[in-house]
Amino acid sequence: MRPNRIRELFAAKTCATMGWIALNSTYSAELMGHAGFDTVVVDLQHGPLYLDAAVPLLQALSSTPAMPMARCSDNNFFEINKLLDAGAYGIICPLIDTPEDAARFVSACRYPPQGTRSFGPTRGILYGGADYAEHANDTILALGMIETAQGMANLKAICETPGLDGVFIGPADLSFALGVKPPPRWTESPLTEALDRIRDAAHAAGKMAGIFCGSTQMAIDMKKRGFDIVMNGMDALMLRATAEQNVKAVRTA
Ligand code: 3PY
Ligand code: MG
Repeated sequence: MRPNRIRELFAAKTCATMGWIALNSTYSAELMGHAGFDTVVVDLQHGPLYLDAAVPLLQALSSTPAMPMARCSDNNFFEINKLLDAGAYGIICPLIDTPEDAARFVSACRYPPQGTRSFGPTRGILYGGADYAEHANDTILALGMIETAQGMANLKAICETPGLDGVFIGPADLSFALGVKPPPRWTESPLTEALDRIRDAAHAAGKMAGIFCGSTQMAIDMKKRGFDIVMNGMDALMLRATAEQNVKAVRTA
């Protein structure tokens, strides 16, 4: 089975770069996939993408060097199974509040006896290889999002969930959970301390710590602070920011 790039990088103690797709365009997915990110995530939770749109985006990504991943819209067995079958090599699940949530999520990602995923990897087998059934459980990545007060309260138990590969921080929701409003002010209390706590809890359990970064500066800081995966390129945000810069440059010339 094709190796999982993010697992390889974690084993090599190297920070992985992650791109993020909100735009429903297979061409922009290809552009993202060829940009050099180690992995690119198709996001079904926020933005305009639904399951039907995710499949061609995963196909586009699988023609590039970037490993295709998806964020499911919810901890939903059916949707997680569909995304994995469509060739996602890893799933990020939002709003993991309890170790039970984490265990349910892991179960949807793993074939028996480790989990309850049902067999039918229609595209997964094309991307992963003919021995998919044999190695999928050890290859597919399952990352649970820590972004709520309950998730913080259950942090250690969530990180210790068997089969969970790591946690991924949603700093905007986490800001609300900590009583401050987004955009995430990661250099200020209480967010700074929470990010450190989550990273340390993941590492204490031998798991990955990833984080969604709204700016390149944040991503650089998070890499320096020992995060294993930094999301530092969302297609819609980059398009808008560059378009705005271009307009401003000419208007103010
Ligand atoms: C958050 O910041 O809460 C996220 O989920 C990022 O998409
Ligand atoms: Mg969130």
